[in-house]
Parts: sequence; C-alpha cells; structure tokens
Amino acid sequence: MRECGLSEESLFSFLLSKRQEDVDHAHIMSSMCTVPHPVAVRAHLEFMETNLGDPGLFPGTASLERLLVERLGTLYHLPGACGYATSGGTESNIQALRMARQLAGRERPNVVIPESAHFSFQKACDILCLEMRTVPLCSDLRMDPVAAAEMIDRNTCCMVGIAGTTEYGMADPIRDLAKIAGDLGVYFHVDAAFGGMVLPFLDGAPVFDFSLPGVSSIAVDPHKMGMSTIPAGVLLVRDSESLCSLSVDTPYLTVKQEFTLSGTRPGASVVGALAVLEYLGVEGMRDIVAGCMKNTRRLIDGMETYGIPRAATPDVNVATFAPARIPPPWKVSWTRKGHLRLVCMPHVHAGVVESFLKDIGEENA
Ligand code: 0PR
Repeated sequence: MRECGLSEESLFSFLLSKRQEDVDHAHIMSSMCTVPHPVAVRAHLEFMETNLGDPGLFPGTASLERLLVERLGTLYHLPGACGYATSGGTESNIQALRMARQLAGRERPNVVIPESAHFSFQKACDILCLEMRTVPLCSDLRMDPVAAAEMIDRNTCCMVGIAGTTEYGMADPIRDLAKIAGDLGVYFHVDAAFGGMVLPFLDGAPVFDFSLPGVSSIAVDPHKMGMSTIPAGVLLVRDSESLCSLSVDTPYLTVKQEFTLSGTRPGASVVGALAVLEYLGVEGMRDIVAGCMKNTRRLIDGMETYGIPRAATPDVNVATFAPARIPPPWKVSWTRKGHLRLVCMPHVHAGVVESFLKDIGEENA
C-alpha cells in the first residue's frame, strides 16, 4: 500500500483512465451481460451498503429478495417456489448440485449433464467430488434424452438440462427430460441462466419450468437478460426442504442458520434485479426480448446473404456461424467447435447490427 494516500482527484483520474481501456459496449457482441437498465442502477445506488448475509439487520432489503424469488417463481408457474439470490449461474449451479447430492445421499454420486453445459458444471463437479457423465447432443444441438436415460443409474443424484445454451442458444428437450427424471425419481436441475429471462417472454417458446412436475430447480441470471447490475443470479427450488439440506449454523448472526454459499451478499444488485422486473413488467420484457430476437434474425439473414451460413437456428438471442474474418474493434467469441458466436443483447440494437454487418461484408467480400 501507499504510505500516504492519493488525492481523490488524482485517484479518480487514474481509475477512469483504466476504465477507458475497457471495450465500449457498442462493439461487444460476445457477452451475455449488458449495460444495466437505468432503474437497476438507481436501485443499486440506493442499496449500496445492504448485506443480505445478515438479513436481520436489513429486513426491508431481505423482503425485496423474497419478492424477487416470488416474482420469478410465479413467472415459472410455482408462486410458492423457494430460493435465494446468488452471485450468478455458477453459484446457482454449484448449489443445485450440492442440494441434489445431499438429498440423494449416495456414496459415489454421479451427475448426467449435456455436452453443451456451461463450464460452471465442471467446477461444481470438481468441488463436490461428483462424477460428471456427459450426454451427447442430437444433430439439432439439443441434449439426447434417450442417451441421458441410458446414463442414469442408481448412483445418479442429478440430471441437468439447459434452457438456452451458452454457445448455441438452444433449449434442451426439457419436457422429455423432466418426464424421464420424474419417472426415475432423479433430481432435475434446469440451467436457465440465460434463457430464463428470454423464453417466458416469447410466444411458442419451449416449456422449461415448474409447470413440468419433474423439474426440481431452476437457475436464472438477472445480470444477463434481466438487465440488472452485476452480480445477480437466482436459484429457485420447489420447497424449503431442499434448501434446508444445505443449512449450516450461524450462531452470532441475526439468523441462526443459512443455506447460501456466500456469507456476505450484496443487496444492491438484487434490488436492482427486482427493480427492472417491477418497472418493465411482462409487457416491457416482451418488448425487449422481441427486439433482441428480431435483431438476431436480421443478423442471421444478413450474414447468410454474405455467404456466411448459420451454425444453428437458436431458441434465444445467440447467433452462430461458419468462421469469418472479423475486423477490429468488434469483439466476438468462438464456440468449442470453432463457430463464430454473437449474442444480440439489448445493447446490440438494430443500428449496431447494421454497422457490424456492413463491416463484415467489407472484410469478407
Ligand atoms: N449457465 C449458462 C447457461 C451460462 O451461459 C453461464 C454464463 C453460466 C451458467 C454461468 O454464469 P455466471 O458467469 O454468471 O456465473 N455464460 C456466459 C459465458 O460464460 C457468461 C459471460 C458473460 C461470458 C459475459 C462473457 C461475458 O463477457 O460465456
């Protein structure tokens, strides 16, 4: 540390010069996060010092976390769902697998997970000492339910399905998977970190939620398509019993037990997440999601007119293509199979798509 502190002015001049080195959102096509909605920012600033890790000191903020869980539970057709706000999809997935492992009580537990799963499941299996069984995808890039059923045995504590895959934006056949899980009595976790804030607002979208009796838990990230500030994830379960399987004693806090992974937890971004939902309502979310899907379709059509074919027709706003040359300053990503991957987040508006297409057209002429 410095012996003597900096003046606020020179400190901020240094900090902001570093901020200038970050990529401008106007050119970010690779991210599943976006510029937070102004109401999320306002709520975040108002709740800056709140700590959900000691809810007895912040009962008002804690009640807003419960309201967020209630709103999302209702959106997913289980108004009485239980859950809590996590730091994002990684924590939600770790905790879901932890719950499944506790509830099953097997000596050598395994989990059955699609090939397309986010790398957070690798972390979860590592931390929790779970054997990870990887299910191949069908030709449409969705998890093969027949192969999944064959991989389940008496030591399987959890099966996972993805509603909106990270790389190709596909929804797995959650209805079929939920039926298999229900019939075999296996815990079924749905990773809707991305799709959970997209699919409910799209007409004719595949069902992935608690309306399917086999679905045990859902991960959804307001800090992705929910336009909250970072960090804001939510883990939802059917009943408090599964959450309680994670409880540890917290003798000197205002509550005597907690089931969360983190101790100290931000209220700011959690209230930010709720604020966006309350402000926009289903109607507002539908508009935003419709815009993102329209831009995704335009991007796919535009790329195809340049002879750059799509790799998939996605269920959510993730577009993938055969490899192409990408001029600076555009920031794109590449899938494990080598496809170009672009995410049409709310900051990638129609004008951004057109200017990207123009640059790609010139570069690949
Ligand atoms: N589940 C799914 C389906 C995801 O897509 C992601 C993240 C996670 C879980 C994990 O969520 P957290 O990162 O919140 O723990 N998907 C993106 C990815 O890893 C996250 C991301 C966001 C990456 C912004 C880059 C970026 O700039 O690709």
